[in-house]
Amino acid sequence: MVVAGDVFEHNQLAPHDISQSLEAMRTIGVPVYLLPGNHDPLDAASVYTGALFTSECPDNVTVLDRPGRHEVRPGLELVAAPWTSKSPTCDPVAGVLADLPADGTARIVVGHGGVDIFVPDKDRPSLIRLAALEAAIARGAVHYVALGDKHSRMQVGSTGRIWYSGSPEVTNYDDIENDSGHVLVVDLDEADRAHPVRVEPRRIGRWRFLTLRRPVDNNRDIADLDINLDQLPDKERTVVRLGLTGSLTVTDKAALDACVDKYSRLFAALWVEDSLSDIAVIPADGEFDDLGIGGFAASAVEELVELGRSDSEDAEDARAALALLLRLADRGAA
Ligand SMILES: [Mn+2]
Repeated sequence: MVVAGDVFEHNQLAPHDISQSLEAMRTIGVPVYLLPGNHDPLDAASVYTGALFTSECPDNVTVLDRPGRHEVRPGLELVAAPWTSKSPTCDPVAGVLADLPADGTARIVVGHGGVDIFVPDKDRPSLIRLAALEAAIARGAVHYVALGDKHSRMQVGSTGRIWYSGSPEVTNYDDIENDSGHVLVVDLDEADRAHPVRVEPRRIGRWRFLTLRRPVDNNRDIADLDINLDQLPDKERTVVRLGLTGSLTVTDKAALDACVDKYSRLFAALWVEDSLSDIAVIPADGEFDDLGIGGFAASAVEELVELGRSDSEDAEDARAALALLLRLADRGAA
């Protein structure tokens, strides 16, 4: 198992984080190779050289703590490009590619950082130059490149041999990172001298961050939203941000509020995101006719309806008062 950098969020960790991480790696029983990235660089304060880490590091865990070739076994090498500070002054990967022979050894480069083709600022010194990686692959010296840093899972270039696995757990909304929460299972054919690879994602993340955008103009839309939310699995590990737009009667808005209230308790978190939402509440004709009230109370309701439909600065308060009235009359609950 290769972790291509940022194993840890930073170098200053609580002792139980270090011990529990090492224990988790020890118990999986396969060789684990850890690359220092920009969050956990091999600087003077490195977690990897601390007394606790070095004394508890199990036999199956190897820190790729020097740039260049690390033999896994005869015929198979990792080529590491560890970060030694938070701001490298040159492409950390290019240096380790320079002298690699095309000698039939299956070779996996383990690197960390942004690749130049994805960023407008090509002068950033820490950028990994794709052309150098592709040249090493083309001359048969490198057969796979495991990259870390991006939280999205993605292939880089067109060789099929350069990938970001993305973060193993989901860390943000689905419109910000793509296909996070995976590992890549890379099957490298050691028998074939060209060492072809097959790359397969496997989902291991347990969390989801969703953005649901829905029109809400009537009680059907609210019922649909309710069904959509009801059908989402693993609610206790799902965060939902709702973007709702439309115009609703006071009755329907009260039903929507009840729906949102119910699911905000069932999900890890769920709320109507103001910046994505625009809901107008407009009292409808006859909406308050069957409340079973008359006289002074009925004319107060009429007054509130008029006010709720107006552009007055009190309109929103009037609509809230009507919604409360419906809720007290037990008409607005979903
Ligand atoms: Mn990083």
